Amino acid sequence: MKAFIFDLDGVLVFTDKYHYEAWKKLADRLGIYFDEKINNRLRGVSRMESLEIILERADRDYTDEEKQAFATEKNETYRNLLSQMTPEDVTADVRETLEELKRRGHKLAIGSSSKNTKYILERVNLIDMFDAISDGTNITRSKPDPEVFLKAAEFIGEEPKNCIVIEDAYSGIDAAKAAGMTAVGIGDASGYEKSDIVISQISDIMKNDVGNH
Ligand code: B16
Ligand code: MG
Repeated sequence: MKAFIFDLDGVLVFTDKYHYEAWKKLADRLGIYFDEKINNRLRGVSRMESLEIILERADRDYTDEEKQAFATEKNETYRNLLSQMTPEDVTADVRETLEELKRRGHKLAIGSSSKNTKYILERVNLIDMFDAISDGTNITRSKPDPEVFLKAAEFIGEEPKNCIVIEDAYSGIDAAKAAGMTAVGIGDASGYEKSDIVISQISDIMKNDVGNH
């Protein structure tokens, strides 16, 4: 029986729009150009690496202390936006699919780069759906490194080849492939040729019988 490892941001919840808003606020304050296209490069990438991508367009260098302060500032804006989230922010498609997979006996895990994973899952009342959570708090290298998914597999006691990863980020698809797992692309990653399977909504993982891949 296959296990499913879900990315969080951009797959189960649309916190990507809050990441964008929070980074945009910081970039505007610093006078740095930032748009949705640049934002796509931040998907699945850690907070500090995201900041480095934004600072590529800065016209001056910043010290490590300044960068730490920027990351903290962005996270405070982001956490404020997250605090408005409720269980209504999870679509019926996502909730019903997770429930059905559980009913069928599949193990479910989270594989997210975010250090805010548990807070988000609590806010939207999904925390009890998962057998394990692997996130930004238990990794040293972020996607496209496979660490976050390999840890998720270890936490649920499953071999990587029996794990199916659902991802919206190119970096996440690369991480899943590097982990030796099946990579299912949704959202932004549905246009990525390295995705083994492409879906347009979460419930398609049952329709397409992805579990037999
Ligand atoms: P945080 P995922 C990722 O989540 C986001 O896609 C990425 O944009 C963000 O920088 C990263 O989490 C770190 O998030 O600042 O909350 O620790 O897609 O891997 O679920
Ligand atoms: Mg994501």
